[in-house]
Amino acid sequence: MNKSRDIVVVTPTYNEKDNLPILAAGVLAYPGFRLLVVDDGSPDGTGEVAEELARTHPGRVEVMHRTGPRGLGRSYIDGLRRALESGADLIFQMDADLSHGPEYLPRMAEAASLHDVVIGSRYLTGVSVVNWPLHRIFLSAFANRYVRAVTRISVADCTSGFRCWRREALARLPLDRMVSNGYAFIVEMLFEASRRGCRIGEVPIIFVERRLGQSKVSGRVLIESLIVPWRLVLGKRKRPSSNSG
Ligand SMILES: Nc1nc2c(ncn2[C@@H]2O[C@H](COP(=O)(O)OP(=O)(O)OP(=O)(O)O)[C@@H](O)[C@H]2O)c(=O)[nH]1
Ligand SMILES: [Mg+2]
Repeated sequence: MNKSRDIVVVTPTYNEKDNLPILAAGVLAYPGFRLLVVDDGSPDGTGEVAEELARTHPGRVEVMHRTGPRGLGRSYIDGLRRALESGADLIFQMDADLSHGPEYLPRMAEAASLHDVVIGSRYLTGVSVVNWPLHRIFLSAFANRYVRAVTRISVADCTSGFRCWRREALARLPLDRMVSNGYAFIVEMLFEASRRGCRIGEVPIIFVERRLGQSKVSGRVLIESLIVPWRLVLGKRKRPSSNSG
């Protein structure tokens, strides 16, 4: 099915040393899939774990070691650019903490035959999450509704970080002019894709809360997530000075 296509999964990591080898095994089980790890100088040694994976799987695992201010948005910009340069036909965005199951990769890649971007969606059939406490479900559902109401992006799950892009669609996004550094970057990408007329599809996934390692969601990135949708619709393009993500 994917034999003729070069597919790369871009995974940003910060302190995911125990999750990364499990994720890599899941991704590499599918022929034609490569893994690009974008590590932000993780203090727990995730960068070295990624290097070891690259040694064990030459040509299928690549590692970028970022220095300077860390952030999910920044890491994605670097990783997605690298994925485009590498000539990949399909480019995935995927968390390293095993919340996004590798078993959905083939289905999402298949759906990209008909869509420019395919979202691994938690909200197509009710709320499909496992092991989330009630307050997380409410927070996520609220965030999703808030973003949809402000930006008018008409997809069920516009805050999911599990996505598959056709290279032409991704290459059209203004990655050098994005305003967000943290999780809001995920929303901003979809906003830019939507206003460029990209065909957006969704595939249902069951999101599983991380079992190993810690969440990096901070108050600062949550506040950015509240403000960014308004910046997008009001057309303000200046990048904020905030450094963390
Ligand atoms: N490179 C890089 N990766 C990051 C950074 N912050 C988070 N990540 C990665 O982004 C992915 C999502 O981060 P999580 O901490 O799981 O955030 P989340 O999924 O929103 O939160 P939880 O539901 O609590 O897990 C994981 O693979 C993290 O390792 C960062 O500053 N730099
Ligand atoms: Mg997570």
